[in-house]
Amino acid sequence: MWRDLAPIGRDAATHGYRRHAWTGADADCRAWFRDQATARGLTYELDRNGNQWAWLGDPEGRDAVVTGSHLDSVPDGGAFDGPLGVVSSFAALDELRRRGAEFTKPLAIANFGDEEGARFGLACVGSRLTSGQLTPQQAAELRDADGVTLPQAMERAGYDPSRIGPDRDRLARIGAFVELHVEQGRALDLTGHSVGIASAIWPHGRWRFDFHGEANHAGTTRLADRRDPMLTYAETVLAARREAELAGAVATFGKISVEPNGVNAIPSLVRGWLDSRAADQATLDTVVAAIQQAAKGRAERDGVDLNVVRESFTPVIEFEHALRDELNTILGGDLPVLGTGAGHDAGILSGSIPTAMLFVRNPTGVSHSPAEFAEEDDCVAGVLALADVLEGLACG
Ligand code: HGY
Ligand code: MN
Ligand code: MN
Repeated sequence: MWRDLAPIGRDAATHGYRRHAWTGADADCRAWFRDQATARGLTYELDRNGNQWAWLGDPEGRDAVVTGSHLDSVPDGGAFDGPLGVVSSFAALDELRRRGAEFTKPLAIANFGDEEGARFGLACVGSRLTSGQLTPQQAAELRDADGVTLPQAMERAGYDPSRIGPDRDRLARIGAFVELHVEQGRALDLTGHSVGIASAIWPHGRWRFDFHGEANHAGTTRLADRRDPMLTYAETVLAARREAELAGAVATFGKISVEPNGVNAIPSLVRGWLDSRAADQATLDTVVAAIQQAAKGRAERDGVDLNVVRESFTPVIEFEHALRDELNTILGGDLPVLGTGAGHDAGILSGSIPTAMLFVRNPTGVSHSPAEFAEEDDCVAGVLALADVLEGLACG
């Protein structure tokens, strides 16, 4: 399975992945998912929001146990973030069939669409639409860099965007969702465990900073006469690092767009996207406010107009304790329980259904990079742990 999926959307030069929502690479990943489902005799389903489901047992049954993750990636992302959870779900089902497990509840493997928000800027679109945290009206306002809206992209990919919307009946039939994911950090590596259990997800969000300056000639405009938004942007990036360090939080400007983006032209507009996360809401609010304040102060000095828009936000997620502890009991009771700064569909859905996460050791902690890696032994340990959990939840 891993080898079949690996070439899809991989950049020949960087070996990073570009599996962005509703593109050709996404369509190929989805075809792979459907093939894996039908090859196992599972009932394949595409829901109104473009999420994929592979059912063992009655899709309309109650108290279903669901596992899975996402197949889309960040720009030049790694091979494991998302796909490890989906491949491990199919492998765990194969293992349970080898064990002759008797399922007493419906089981489903899911691929949630557009988890990374790489194309439209909002994380976890498929699970947010399903849980009603993103309305069809809001989805229609999401645009990619070429101005294509989410519904237009869905339609061009052959999906009927008029169907998108909350799927409460589907969620009401689910008793538990367990997502296996490569750890995006080194906590497990430091504890010497292959597998861990998630406790919480930090509150995190994405803010777009628009710095409006004045286009002019790079060679003939006196420094004193400039309204250069790149200066304001640069000071804001440095302020973000300062404020995050002071608060024990994280802040990243990883994406920028410059207009007109000419070597010999002072920019008219610089757009910078801030990703900031902290262990609690108050700290996150303090950090983002301080960064905005620093940007405002510098903008005044530079004669630049500043506009800030919050594009994506996820409040702190505390995974349900009962399910978290049930997983630990099933797995022997001594697994590390760790928080994370990374967002996941299991976090988004935790407001609607009981959810839990298993993390698989990432020896370098690197993620959102072609260098993302996990040892095969640890991945197999993850599959066996997921099989034990699914057996404990759906076969007893
Ligand atoms: O950004 C995140 O935390 C996740 O990878 N979508
Ligand atoms: Mn990710
Ligand atoms: Mn992920």
